[in-house]
Amino acid sequence: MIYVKTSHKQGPDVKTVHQYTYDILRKNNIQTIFGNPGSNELPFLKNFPKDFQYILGLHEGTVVGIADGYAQATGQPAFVNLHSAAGTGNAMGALSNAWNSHTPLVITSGQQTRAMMGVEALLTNVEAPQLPKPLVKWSHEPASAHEVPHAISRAIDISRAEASGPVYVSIPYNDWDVKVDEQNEHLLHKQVFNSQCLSAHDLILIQEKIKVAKNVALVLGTDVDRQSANENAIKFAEELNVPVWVAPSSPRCPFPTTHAHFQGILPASIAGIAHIFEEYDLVLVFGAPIFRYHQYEPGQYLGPNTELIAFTCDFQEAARAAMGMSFICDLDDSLARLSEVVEAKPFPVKPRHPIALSEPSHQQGYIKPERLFDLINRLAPEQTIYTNESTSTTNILWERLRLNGQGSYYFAAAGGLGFGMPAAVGIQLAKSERQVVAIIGDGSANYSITALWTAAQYKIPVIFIILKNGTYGALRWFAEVLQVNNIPGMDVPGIDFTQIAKGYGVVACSVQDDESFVAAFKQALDSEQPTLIEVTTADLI
Ligand code: TZD
Ligand code: CA
Repeated sequence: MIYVKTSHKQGPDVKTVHQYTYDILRKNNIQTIFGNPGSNELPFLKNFPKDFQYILGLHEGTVVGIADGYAQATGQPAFVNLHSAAGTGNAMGALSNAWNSHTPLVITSGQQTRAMMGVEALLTNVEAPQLPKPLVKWSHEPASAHEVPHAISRAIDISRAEASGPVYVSIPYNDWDVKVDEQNEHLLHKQVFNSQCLSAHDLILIQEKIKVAKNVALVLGTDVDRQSANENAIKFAEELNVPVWVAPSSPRCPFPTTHAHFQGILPASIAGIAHIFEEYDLVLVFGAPIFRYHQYEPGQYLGPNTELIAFTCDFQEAARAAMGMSFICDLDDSLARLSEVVEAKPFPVKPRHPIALSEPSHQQGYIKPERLFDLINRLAPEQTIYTNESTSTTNILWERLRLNGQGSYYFAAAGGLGFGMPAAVGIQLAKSERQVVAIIGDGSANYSITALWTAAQYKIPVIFIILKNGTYGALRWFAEVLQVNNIPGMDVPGIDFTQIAKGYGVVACSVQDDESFVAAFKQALDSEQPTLIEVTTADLI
Protein backbone atom coordinates (compact mmCIF):
# COMPACT_ATOMS: atom_id res chain seq x y z
CA MET A 1 0.00 0.00 0.00
CA ILE A 2 1.28 3.44 -0.87
CA TYR A 3 0.93 6.03 1.82
CA VAL A 4 0.31 9.53 0.42
CA LYS A 5 1.29 12.32 2.74
CA THR A 6 -1.20 15.15 2.59
CA SER A 7 -0.84 18.67 3.87
CA HIS A 8 -4.12 18.44 5.79
CA LYS A 9 -3.56 19.81 9.24
CA GLN A 10 -5.86 18.22 11.77
CA GLY A 11 -5.49 20.62 14.72
CA PRO A 12 -8.37 22.51 16.39
CA ASP A 13 -7.71 25.70 14.34
CA VAL A 14 -8.15 24.00 10.99
CA LYS A 15 -11.40 24.94 9.30
CA THR A 16 -14.08 22.53 8.17
CA VAL A 17 -15.81 22.34 4.79
CA HIS A 18 -18.77 24.03 6.47
CA GLN A 19 -16.68 27.00 7.65
CA TYR A 20 -14.88 27.44 4.36
CA THR A 21 -18.12 27.28 2.38
CA TYR A 22 -19.76 30.05 4.38
CA ASP A 23 -16.55 32.12 4.20
CA ILE A 24 -16.43 31.69 0.42
CA LEU A 25 -20.06 32.80 0.20
CA ARG A 26 -19.32 35.86 2.35
CA LYS A 27 -16.32 36.77 0.23
CA ASN A 28 -18.63 36.67 -2.82
CA ASN A 29 -21.25 38.87 -1.09
CA ILE A 30 -23.68 35.97 -0.98
CA GLN A 31 -25.53 36.07 2.33
CA THR A 32 -28.97 34.92 1.26
CA ILE A 33 -29.77 31.25 0.74
CA PHE A 34 -32.93 30.23 -1.09
CA GLY A 35 -33.99 26.72 -0.30
CA ASN A 36 -36.26 23.92 0.60
CA PRO A 37 -34.52 21.52 2.94
CA GLY A 38 -34.44 17.76 3.46
CA SER A 39 -32.42 15.45 5.68
CA ASN A 40 -29.41 15.49 3.32
CA GLU A 41 -29.21 19.28 3.64
CA LEU A 42 -29.46 19.62 7.42
CA PRO A 43 -25.71 19.32 8.12
CA PHE A 44 -25.08 22.24 5.72
CA LEU A 45 -27.75 24.38 7.39
CA LYS A 46 -26.76 23.58 11.00
CA ASN A 47 -25.80 26.51 13.26
CA PHE A 48 -27.04 28.80 10.51
CA PRO A 49 -24.81 31.90 10.67
CA LYS A 50 -26.45 35.05 11.99
CA ASP A 51 -25.17 37.17 9.11
CA PHE A 52 -27.06 34.99 6.58
CA GLN A 53 -30.76 34.93 5.78
CA TYR A 54 -32.60 31.81 4.66
CA ILE A 55 -35.59 32.31 2.34
CA LEU A 56 -37.83 29.28 2.43
CA GLY A 57 -39.90 28.36 -0.61
CA LEU A 58 -42.48 25.61 -0.34
CA HIS A 59 -41.75 24.01 -3.71
CA GLU A 60 -38.43 23.88 -5.55
CA GLY A 61 -39.86 25.48 -8.70
CA THR A 62 -40.82 28.41 -6.50
CA VAL A 63 -37.43 28.44 -4.76
CA VAL A 64 -35.52 28.66 -8.05
CA GLY A 65 -38.01 31.20 -9.42
CA ILE A 66 -37.47 33.45 -6.40
CA ALA A 67 -33.70 33.02 -6.63
CA ASP A 68 -33.83 33.72 -10.38
CA GLY A 69 -35.64 37.01 -9.80
CA TYR A 70 -33.25 37.93 -7.00
CA ALA A 71 -30.14 37.13 -9.06
CA GLN A 72 -31.43 39.05 -12.07
CA ALA A 73 -32.34 42.07 -9.97
CA THR A 74 -29.03 42.17 -8.10
CA GLY A 75 -26.90 41.12 -11.08
CA GLN A 76 -25.02 38.75 -8.78
CA PRO A 77 -25.13 34.96 -8.36
CA ALA A 78 -27.89 33.74 -6.06
CA PHE A 79 -27.29 30.66 -3.93
CA VAL A 80 -29.87 27.87 -3.83
CA ASN A 81 -29.99 24.73 -1.71
CA LEU A 82 -32.35 21.96 -2.84
CA HIS A 83 -33.16 18.51 -1.63
CA SER A 84 -31.31 15.76 -3.49
CA ALA A 85 -32.82 14.27 -6.68
CA ALA A 86 -36.50 14.94 -6.04
CA GLY A 87 -35.89 18.57 -5.12
CA THR A 88 -33.66 19.11 -8.14
CA GLY A 89 -36.22 17.44 -10.36
CA ASN A 90 -38.96 19.76 -9.13
CA ALA A 91 -36.77 22.72 -10.03
CA MET A 92 -36.06 21.76 -13.64
CA GLY A 93 -38.83 23.85 -15.23
CA ALA A 94 -37.59 26.91 -13.38
CA LEU A 95 -34.05 26.05 -14.37
CA SER A 96 -34.99 26.13 -18.06
CA ASN A 97 -35.94 29.78 -17.61
CA ALA A 98 -32.78 30.64 -15.66
CA TRP A 99 -30.63 28.96 -18.32
CA ASN A 100 -32.20 30.99 -21.11
CA SER A 101 -32.03 34.30 -19.28
CA HIS A 102 -28.33 33.86 -18.39
CA THR A 103 -29.21 34.06 -14.71
CA PRO A 104 -26.21 33.36 -12.47
CA LEU A 105 -27.48 30.73 -10.03
CA VAL A 106 -25.40 28.46 -7.84
CA ILE A 107 -27.64 25.51 -7.11
CA THR A 108 -26.48 23.04 -4.51
CA SER A 109 -28.21 19.92 -3.36
CA GLY A 110 -27.56 17.56 -0.51
CA GLN A 111 -26.41 14.03 -1.30
CA GLN A 112 -26.65 10.88 0.82
CA THR A 113 -23.70 10.19 3.11
CA ARG A 114 -20.77 8.82 1.06
CA ALA A 115 -20.86 5.46 2.88
CA MET A 116 -24.37 4.71 1.60
CA MET A 117 -24.29 6.22 -1.91
CA GLY A 118 -23.06 2.96 -3.44
CA VAL A 119 -26.00 0.94 -2.18
CA GLU A 120 -28.32 3.74 -3.29
CA ALA A 121 -29.88 4.28 0.11
CA LEU A 122 -33.08 6.31 0.14
CA LEU A 123 -32.42 9.93 -0.96
CA THR A 124 -29.31 9.05 -2.95
CA ASN A 125 -29.08 11.35 -5.96
CA VAL A 126 -27.94 8.75 -8.50
CA GLU A 127 -25.54 10.22 -11.09
CA ALA A 128 -26.24 13.61 -9.57
CA PRO A 129 -24.24 15.73 -12.06
CA GLN A 130 -26.30 14.30 -14.94
CA LEU A 131 -29.62 15.34 -13.49
CA PRO A 132 -29.74 19.09 -14.24
CA LYS A 133 -28.10 18.79 -17.67
CA PRO A 134 -28.39 20.38 -20.20
CA LEU A 135 -29.64 23.42 -18.29
CA VAL A 136 -26.44 24.20 -16.38
CA LYS A 137 -23.03 25.54 -17.41
CA TRP A 138 -21.29 23.15 -15.05
CA SER A 139 -22.47 20.27 -12.92
CA HIS A 140 -20.36 18.51 -10.37
CA GLU A 141 -20.13 16.25 -7.35
CA PRO A 142 -16.79 16.65 -5.56
CA ALA A 143 -14.72 13.45 -5.49
CA SER A 144 -14.03 13.92 -1.80
CA ALA A 145 -14.89 16.30 1.02
CA HIS A 146 -11.54 17.98 0.47
CA GLU A 147 -12.69 19.25 -2.91
CA VAL A 148 -15.93 20.84 -1.69
CA PRO A 149 -14.70 24.40 -0.89
CA HIS A 150 -12.89 24.57 -4.21
CA ALA A 151 -15.98 23.28 -6.03
CA ILE A 152 -18.17 25.95 -4.40
CA SER A 153 -15.73 28.71 -5.31
CA ARG A 154 -15.39 27.34 -8.83
CA ALA A 155 -19.18 27.10 -9.20
CA ILE A 156 -19.63 30.76 -8.23
CA ASP A 157 -16.98 31.94 -10.69
CA ILE A 158 -18.40 29.82 -13.50
CA SER A 159 -21.94 31.03 -12.89
CA ARG A 160 -20.79 34.66 -12.99
CA ALA A 161 -18.49 34.41 -16.04
CA GLU A 162 -20.11 35.73 -19.24
CA ALA A 163 -22.42 34.47 -20.46
CA SER A 164 -23.55 33.94 -16.89
CA GLY A 165 -25.88 31.08 -16.01
CA PRO A 166 -26.82 28.33 -13.57
CA VAL A 167 -24.41 25.74 -12.16
CA TYR A 168 -25.01 22.71 -9.95
CA VAL A 169 -23.05 21.08 -7.12
CA SER A 170 -24.14 17.95 -5.25
CA ILE A 171 -22.58 17.57 -1.80
CA PRO A 172 -22.68 14.42 0.34
CA TYR A 173 -23.92 15.35 3.79
CA ASN A 174 -21.04 13.79 5.71
CA ASP A 175 -18.59 16.23 4.05
CA TRP A 176 -19.49 19.30 6.06
CA ASP A 177 -17.57 18.48 9.26
CA VAL A 178 -14.41 17.37 7.53
CA LYS A 179 -11.40 19.54 8.29
CA VAL A 180 -9.61 20.59 5.13
CA ASP A 181 -6.34 21.97 3.85
CA GLU A 182 -5.61 25.53 4.90
CA GLN A 183 -4.59 26.29 1.32
CA ASN A 184 -8.31 26.82 0.83
CA GLU A 185 -7.60 30.30 2.25
CA HIS A 186 -6.59 31.24 -1.28
CA LEU A 187 -10.22 30.82 -2.30
CA LEU A 188 -11.09 33.73 -0.01
CA HIS A 189 -8.86 36.06 -2.02
CA LYS A 190 -8.83 34.84 -5.61
CA GLN A 191 -10.57 37.00 -8.22
CA VAL A 192 -11.93 36.44 -11.71
CA PHE A 193 -12.76 39.35 -14.01
CA ASN A 194 -14.95 39.48 -17.11
CA SER A 195 -13.20 41.60 -19.73
CA GLN A 196 -14.13 41.11 -23.36
CA CYS A 197 -13.84 44.31 -25.36
CA LEU A 198 -13.91 44.75 -29.10
CA SER A 199 -10.48 45.15 -30.61
CA ALA A 200 -9.49 48.34 -32.46
CA HIS A 201 -9.49 46.32 -35.67
CA ASP A 202 -13.04 45.02 -35.10
CA LEU A 203 -14.25 48.52 -34.26
CA ILE A 204 -12.94 49.92 -37.54
CA LEU A 205 -14.58 47.12 -39.52
CA ILE A 206 -17.95 47.63 -37.82
CA GLN A 207 -17.73 51.39 -38.05
CA GLU A 208 -17.15 51.13 -41.80
CA LYS A 209 -20.11 48.80 -42.30
CA ILE A 210 -22.38 51.16 -40.37
CA LYS A 211 -21.07 54.13 -42.33
CA VAL A 212 -21.83 52.69 -45.78
CA ALA A 213 -25.27 51.34 -44.80
CA LYS A 214 -28.21 53.50 -45.83
CA ASN A 215 -30.98 52.17 -43.61
CA VAL A 216 -29.91 50.78 -40.28
CA ALA A 217 -32.19 49.03 -37.78
CA LEU A 218 -31.20 48.43 -34.19
CA VAL A 219 -32.40 45.40 -32.21
CA LEU A 220 -31.77 45.21 -28.48
CA GLY A 221 -32.09 42.09 -26.37
CA THR A 222 -32.24 40.93 -22.82
CA ASP A 223 -28.50 41.01 -22.11
CA VAL A 224 -28.36 44.76 -22.76
CA ASP A 225 -30.61 45.14 -19.72
CA ARG A 226 -28.82 42.43 -17.74
CA GLN A 227 -25.43 44.08 -18.29
CA SER A 228 -26.91 47.50 -17.42
CA ALA A 229 -26.02 48.74 -20.89
CA ASN A 230 -29.36 50.61 -21.24
CA GLU A 231 -27.93 54.13 -21.08
CA ASN A 232 -25.34 53.42 -23.73
CA ALA A 233 -27.96 51.69 -25.88
CA ILE A 234 -30.04 54.89 -25.81
CA LYS A 235 -26.96 56.96 -26.59
CA PHE A 236 -26.07 54.71 -29.52
CA ALA A 237 -29.61 54.77 -30.94
CA GLU A 238 -29.68 58.56 -30.70
CA GLU A 239 -26.18 59.15 -32.05
CA LEU A 240 -26.88 56.89 -35.01
CA ASN A 241 -30.46 58.16 -35.32
CA VAL A 242 -32.10 54.81 -36.08
CA PRO A 243 -35.27 52.96 -35.06
CA VAL A 244 -35.08 50.43 -32.22
CA TRP A 245 -36.88 47.12 -31.78
CA VAL A 246 -36.75 44.77 -28.84
CA ALA A 247 -35.65 41.24 -29.80
CA PRO A 248 -38.43 38.65 -30.17
CA SER A 249 -39.49 36.78 -27.00
CA SER A 250 -37.20 39.05 -24.98
CA PRO A 251 -37.45 38.23 -21.27
CA ARG A 252 -36.27 41.72 -20.29
CA CYS A 253 -36.77 45.24 -21.59
CA PRO A 254 -33.53 46.87 -22.76
CA PHE A 255 -34.97 50.17 -24.08
CA PRO A 256 -37.60 52.61 -22.77
CA THR A 257 -40.95 51.85 -24.36
CA THR A 258 -41.67 55.60 -24.19
CA HIS A 259 -38.63 56.59 -26.28
CA ALA A 260 -39.33 58.26 -29.64
CA HIS A 261 -37.17 55.67 -31.45
CA PHE A 262 -38.96 52.66 -29.95
CA GLN A 263 -40.83 50.54 -32.50
CA GLY A 264 -42.04 47.65 -30.31
CA ILE A 265 -41.10 44.03 -29.73
CA LEU A 266 -40.32 42.01 -32.87
CA PRO A 267 -42.70 39.22 -33.90
CA ALA A 268 -41.31 35.78 -33.04
CA SER A 269 -41.38 34.28 -36.54
CA ILE A 270 -38.89 33.96 -39.39
CA ALA A 271 -41.16 35.56 -42.00
CA GLY A 272 -42.37 38.24 -39.60
CA ILE A 273 -38.87 39.48 -38.84
CA ALA A 274 -37.69 39.33 -42.47
CA HIS A 275 -40.74 41.38 -43.46
CA ILE A 276 -39.99 44.14 -40.97
CA PHE A 277 -36.37 44.42 -42.07
CA GLU A 278 -37.07 44.30 -45.82
CA GLU A 279 -36.31 47.99 -46.23
CA TYR A 280 -33.09 47.92 -44.15
CA ASP A 281 -29.66 47.04 -45.47
CA LEU A 282 -28.07 46.64 -42.03
CA VAL A 283 -29.52 45.20 -38.84
CA LEU A 284 -27.44 45.58 -35.68
CA VAL A 285 -28.38 43.28 -32.80
CA PHE A 286 -27.07 43.66 -29.27
CA GLY A 287 -27.53 41.11 -26.50
CA ALA A 288 -29.98 38.67 -28.07
CA PRO A 289 -30.01 35.32 -29.79
CA ILE A 290 -30.47 35.52 -33.59
CA PHE A 291 -33.41 35.05 -33.15
CA ARG A 292 -35.61 33.55 -30.48
CA TYR A 293 -38.46 32.47 -32.79
CA HIS A 294 -41.67 30.84 -31.56
CA GLN A 295 -44.48 30.27 -34.07
CA TYR A 296 -43.29 28.72 -37.35
CA GLU A 297 -43.90 31.03 -40.29
CA PRO A 298 -41.35 29.87 -42.82
CA GLY A 299 -39.47 32.25 -45.08
CA GLN A 300 -36.05 33.72 -45.68
CA TYR A 301 -34.29 34.72 -42.45
CA LEU A 302 -33.58 38.11 -44.02
CA GLY A 303 -34.01 39.65 -47.43
CA PRO A 304 -31.15 39.39 -49.98
CA ASN A 305 -30.02 42.97 -49.39
CA THR A 306 -30.01 42.92 -45.62
CA GLU A 307 -26.85 42.28 -43.65
CA LEU A 308 -26.82 41.46 -39.92
CA ILE A 309 -24.16 42.14 -37.30
CA ALA A 310 -24.69 40.73 -33.83
CA PHE A 311 -22.97 41.60 -30.57
CA THR A 312 -23.38 38.97 -27.88
CA CYS A 313 -21.88 37.93 -24.57
CA ASP A 314 -22.64 34.29 -25.32
CA PHE A 315 -20.45 32.25 -27.67
CA GLN A 316 -23.26 29.68 -27.91
CA GLU A 317 -25.60 32.34 -29.27
CA ALA A 318 -22.99 33.40 -31.80
CA ALA A 319 -22.46 29.81 -32.90
CA ARG A 320 -26.18 29.11 -33.05
CA ALA A 321 -27.02 32.13 -35.20
CA ALA A 322 -28.10 30.93 -38.63
CA MET A 323 -26.68 33.97 -40.39
CA GLY A 324 -24.71 37.16 -40.10
CA MET A 325 -21.52 38.28 -38.44
CA SER A 326 -21.25 37.93 -34.66
CA PHE A 327 -18.92 39.52 -32.16
CA ILE A 328 -18.57 38.02 -28.70
CA CYS A 329 -18.03 41.01 -26.45
CA ASP A 330 -19.10 43.18 -23.56
CA LEU A 331 -22.27 44.98 -24.60
CA ASP A 332 -21.98 48.13 -22.52
CA ASP A 333 -18.44 48.77 -23.66
CA SER A 334 -19.28 48.06 -27.33
CA LEU A 335 -22.28 50.37 -27.31
CA ALA A 336 -20.29 53.11 -25.59
CA ARG A 337 -17.39 52.91 -28.01
CA LEU A 338 -19.56 52.69 -31.11
CA SER A 339 -21.59 55.70 -29.91
CA GLU A 340 -18.39 57.73 -30.01
CA VAL A 341 -17.58 56.92 -33.62
CA VAL A 342 -20.85 56.68 -35.57
CA GLU A 343 -22.44 59.50 -37.54
CA ALA A 344 -26.17 60.16 -37.47
CA LYS A 345 -28.21 58.75 -40.35
CA PRO A 346 -30.05 61.53 -42.20
CA PHE A 347 -33.63 60.20 -42.20
CA PRO A 348 -35.91 61.10 -39.29
CA VAL A 349 -36.97 58.05 -37.25
CA LYS A 350 -40.67 57.37 -37.71
CA PRO A 351 -42.46 56.94 -34.39
CA ARG A 352 -44.38 53.69 -33.90
CA HIS A 353 -48.15 53.75 -34.47
CA PRO A 354 -49.83 55.58 -31.59
CA ILE A 355 -52.02 53.38 -29.39
CA ALA A 356 -55.45 54.85 -28.55
CA LEU A 357 -56.30 54.72 -24.86
CA SER A 358 -58.97 52.15 -24.05
CA GLU A 359 -62.61 52.89 -23.23
CA PRO A 360 -63.88 52.65 -19.64
CA SER A 361 -65.50 49.31 -18.82
CA HIS A 362 -69.11 50.26 -18.04
CA GLN A 363 -71.46 47.71 -16.53
CA GLN A 364 -70.05 44.77 -18.47
CA GLY A 365 -68.88 42.72 -15.48
CA TYR A 366 -65.25 42.51 -16.61
CA ILE A 367 -62.26 44.74 -17.51
CA LYS A 368 -60.66 44.17 -20.90
CA PRO A 369 -56.89 43.59 -20.70
CA GLU A 370 -56.23 46.78 -22.73
CA ARG A 371 -58.19 48.76 -20.19
CA LEU A 372 -56.52 47.05 -17.26
CA PHE A 373 -53.03 47.85 -18.58
CA ASP A 374 -54.00 51.49 -19.18
CA LEU A 375 -55.25 51.74 -15.60
CA ILE A 376 -52.14 50.08 -14.18
CA ASN A 377 -49.95 52.35 -16.27
CA ARG A 378 -51.76 55.42 -15.02
CA LEU A 379 -51.57 54.46 -11.32
CA ALA A 380 -48.25 52.64 -10.97
CA PRO A 381 -45.23 54.60 -9.71
CA GLU A 382 -42.73 55.73 -12.37
CA GLN A 383 -40.09 53.15 -11.42
CA THR A 384 -42.43 50.15 -11.17
CA ILE A 385 -40.96 46.75 -12.02
CA TYR A 386 -43.22 44.27 -13.81
CA THR A 387 -43.05 40.54 -14.12
CA ASN A 388 -45.30 39.23 -16.87
CA GLU A 389 -46.86 35.81 -17.12
CA SER A 390 -50.13 36.61 -18.76
CA THR A 391 -49.44 34.84 -21.99
CA SER A 392 -52.18 36.06 -24.33
CA THR A 393 -51.71 39.72 -23.40
CA THR A 394 -47.95 40.12 -23.78
CA ASN A 395 -48.23 42.26 -26.93
CA ILE A 396 -50.84 44.48 -25.30
CA LEU A 397 -48.55 44.89 -22.32
CA TRP A 398 -45.62 45.95 -24.52
CA GLU A 399 -47.88 48.48 -26.23
CA ARG A 400 -49.36 50.01 -23.12
CA LEU A 401 -47.02 49.79 -20.14
CA ARG A 402 -44.29 52.31 -19.55
CA LEU A 403 -41.16 50.20 -19.12
CA ASN A 404 -38.40 52.61 -18.23
CA GLY A 405 -34.92 52.16 -16.91
CA GLN A 406 -32.78 49.12 -16.19
CA GLY A 407 -34.55 46.08 -14.73
CA SER A 408 -38.17 47.14 -15.30
CA TYR A 409 -39.55 44.00 -16.93
CA TYR A 410 -39.06 40.25 -16.48
CA PHE A 411 -40.59 37.33 -18.38
CA ALA A 412 -39.90 33.57 -18.37
CA ALA A 413 -36.98 33.24 -20.79
CA ALA A 414 -37.84 29.66 -21.76
CA GLY A 415 -41.59 30.26 -21.69
CA GLY A 416 -41.80 27.95 -18.68
CA LEU A 417 -44.80 28.95 -16.60
CA GLY A 418 -44.30 29.32 -12.85
CA PHE A 419 -41.74 32.13 -13.15
CA GLY A 420 -43.71 35.36 -12.82
CA MET A 421 -44.96 35.02 -9.26
CA PRO A 422 -41.78 33.75 -7.54
CA ALA A 423 -39.52 35.99 -9.64
CA ALA A 424 -41.58 38.98 -8.47
CA VAL A 425 -40.94 37.93 -4.86
CA GLY A 426 -37.18 37.61 -5.47
CA ILE A 427 -36.99 40.93 -7.33
CA GLN A 428 -38.96 42.76 -4.63
CA LEU A 429 -36.67 41.26 -1.98
CA ALA A 430 -33.68 42.67 -3.88
CA LYS A 431 -35.29 46.03 -4.78
CA SER A 432 -37.20 47.30 -1.76
CA GLU A 433 -37.09 50.87 -3.17
CA ARG A 434 -39.19 49.97 -6.26
CA GLN A 435 -42.71 48.53 -6.41
CA VAL A 436 -42.95 45.12 -8.09
CA VAL A 437 -46.20 44.26 -9.87
CA ALA A 438 -46.71 40.69 -11.10
CA ILE A 439 -49.10 40.42 -14.07
CA ILE A 440 -50.23 36.79 -14.05
CA GLY A 441 -52.75 34.73 -16.04
CA ASP A 442 -55.28 32.55 -14.21
CA GLY A 443 -53.64 29.49 -15.80
CA SER A 444 -50.04 30.50 -15.07
CA ALA A 445 -50.81 31.44 -11.47
CA ASN A 446 -51.12 27.78 -10.50
CA TYR A 447 -47.59 26.62 -11.29
CA SER A 448 -45.79 28.42 -8.47
CA ILE A 449 -48.71 29.63 -6.38
CA THR A 450 -46.76 28.87 -3.19
CA ALA A 451 -44.72 32.03 -3.85
CA LEU A 452 -47.63 33.76 -2.10
CA TRP A 453 -46.68 32.10 1.17
CA THR A 454 -43.05 33.30 0.96
CA ALA A 455 -44.27 36.83 0.15
CA ALA A 456 -46.57 36.77 3.19
CA GLN A 457 -44.10 35.24 5.65
CA TYR A 458 -41.18 37.49 4.74
CA LYS A 459 -43.43 40.55 4.25
CA ILE A 460 -42.36 41.08 0.64
CA PRO A 461 -44.91 43.61 -0.71
CA VAL A 462 -45.45 42.40 -4.29
CA ILE A 463 -48.77 43.28 -5.93
CA PHE A 464 -50.04 40.19 -7.77
CA ILE A 465 -52.63 40.95 -10.44
CA ILE A 466 -54.38 37.83 -11.71
CA LEU A 467 -56.08 38.19 -15.10
CA LYS A 468 -59.03 35.84 -14.90
CA ASN A 469 -60.41 34.86 -18.30
CA GLY A 470 -61.11 31.26 -17.31
CA THR A 471 -58.98 29.79 -20.08
CA TYR A 472 -55.51 29.09 -21.47
CA GLY A 473 -55.91 32.03 -23.86
CA ALA A 474 -52.51 31.74 -25.53
CA LEU A 475 -53.13 28.08 -26.36
CA ARG A 476 -56.43 29.01 -27.98
CA TRP A 477 -54.52 31.50 -30.13
CA PHE A 478 -51.88 28.88 -30.97
CA ALA A 479 -54.53 26.34 -31.90
CA GLU A 480 -55.65 28.85 -34.53
CA VAL A 481 -52.07 29.35 -35.77
CA LEU A 482 -51.69 25.57 -36.13
CA GLN A 483 -55.25 25.26 -37.42
CA VAL A 484 -56.12 22.45 -35.04
CA ASN A 485 -59.57 22.04 -33.51
CA ASN A 486 -61.40 20.20 -30.73
CA ILE A 487 -58.56 20.33 -28.21
CA PRO A 488 -59.35 19.18 -24.65
CA GLY A 489 -57.99 20.83 -21.52
CA MET A 490 -58.13 24.45 -22.69
CA ASP A 491 -60.18 25.97 -19.85
CA VAL A 492 -59.49 26.60 -16.17
CA PRO A 493 -62.86 27.48 -14.64
CA GLY A 494 -63.74 27.41 -10.95
CA ILE A 495 -60.62 28.85 -9.33
CA ASP A 496 -61.02 31.43 -6.59
CA PHE A 497 -57.63 33.07 -6.20
CA THR A 498 -58.78 35.27 -3.34
CA GLN A 499 -59.42 32.16 -1.21
CA ILE A 500 -56.08 30.64 -2.17
CA ALA A 501 -54.24 33.89 -1.39
CA LYS A 502 -55.94 34.24 1.98
CA GLY A 503 -55.03 30.65 2.77
CA TYR A 504 -51.38 31.54 2.26
CA GLY A 505 -51.72 34.73 4.32
CA VAL A 506 -51.93 37.27 1.48
CA VAL A 507 -54.56 40.03 1.42
CA ALA A 508 -56.78 39.57 -1.62
CA CYS A 509 -59.82 40.89 -3.43
CA SER A 510 -61.68 40.30 -6.67
CA VAL A 511 -62.72 43.12 -9.04
CA GLN A 512 -64.88 43.37 -12.16
CA ASP A 513 -64.94 47.10 -12.97
CA ASP A 514 -62.64 50.12 -13.27
CA GLU A 515 -63.59 51.79 -10.01
CA SER A 516 -63.04 48.72 -7.85
CA PHE A 517 -59.74 47.99 -9.57
CA VAL A 518 -58.50 51.56 -9.11
CA ALA A 519 -59.46 51.50 -5.43
CA ALA A 520 -57.88 48.07 -4.85
CA PHE A 521 -54.66 48.94 -6.67
CA LYS A 522 -54.27 52.24 -4.80
CA GLN A 523 -54.83 50.49 -1.52
CA ALA A 524 -52.28 47.82 -2.41
CA LEU A 525 -49.71 50.50 -3.30
CA ASP A 526 -50.28 52.26 0.02
CA SER A 527 -50.42 49.15 2.15
CA GLU A 528 -46.80 48.01 1.69
CA GLN A 529 -47.85 44.43 2.15
CA PRO A 530 -48.25 41.67 -0.44
CA THR A 531 -51.64 41.88 -2.09
CA LEU A 532 -53.42 39.82 -4.72
CA ILE A 533 -56.01 41.43 -6.97
CA GLU A 534 -58.04 39.01 -9.07
CA VAL A 535 -59.40 40.86 -12.10
CA THR A 536 -62.09 39.33 -14.29
CA THR A 537 -60.89 40.14 -17.83
CA ALA A 538 -63.48 38.35 -19.97
CA ASP A 539 -67.16 37.55 -19.94
CA LEU A 540 -66.97 34.28 -18.00
CA ILE A 541 -70.61 33.29 -18.43
N1 TZD B 1 -46.52 24.27 -18.71
C1 TZD B 1 -45.44 25.05 -18.50
C2 TZD B 1 -44.58 24.80 -17.31
N2 TZD B 1 -45.13 26.04 -19.32
C3 TZD B 1 -45.91 26.28 -20.41
N3 TZD B 1 -45.54 27.27 -21.21
C4 TZD B 1 -47.07 25.52 -20.65
C5 TZD B 1 -47.34 24.51 -19.76
C6 TZD B 1 -47.96 25.73 -21.87
N4 TZD B 1 -48.68 27.01 -21.86
C7 TZD B 1 -48.21 28.11 -22.56
O1 TZD B 1 -47.17 28.14 -23.20
S1 TZD B 1 -49.26 29.41 -22.43
C8 TZD B 1 -50.36 28.54 -21.46
C9 TZD B 1 -49.89 27.25 -21.24
C10 TZD B 1 -50.61 26.27 -20.41
C11 TZD B 1 -51.62 29.19 -20.99
C12 TZD B 1 -51.44 30.11 -19.85
O2 TZD B 1 -52.69 30.63 -19.52
P1 TZD B 1 -52.89 31.92 -18.67
O3 TZD B 1 -52.77 33.13 -19.69
O4 TZD B 1 -54.26 31.86 -18.11
O5 TZD B 1 -51.81 32.08 -17.70
P2 TZD B 1 -53.66 33.48 -20.97
O6 TZD B 1 -53.51 34.95 -21.13
O7 TZD B 1 -55.06 33.07 -20.72
O8 TZD B 1 -53.04 32.78 -22.12
CA1 CA C 1 -56.10 32.76 -18.70
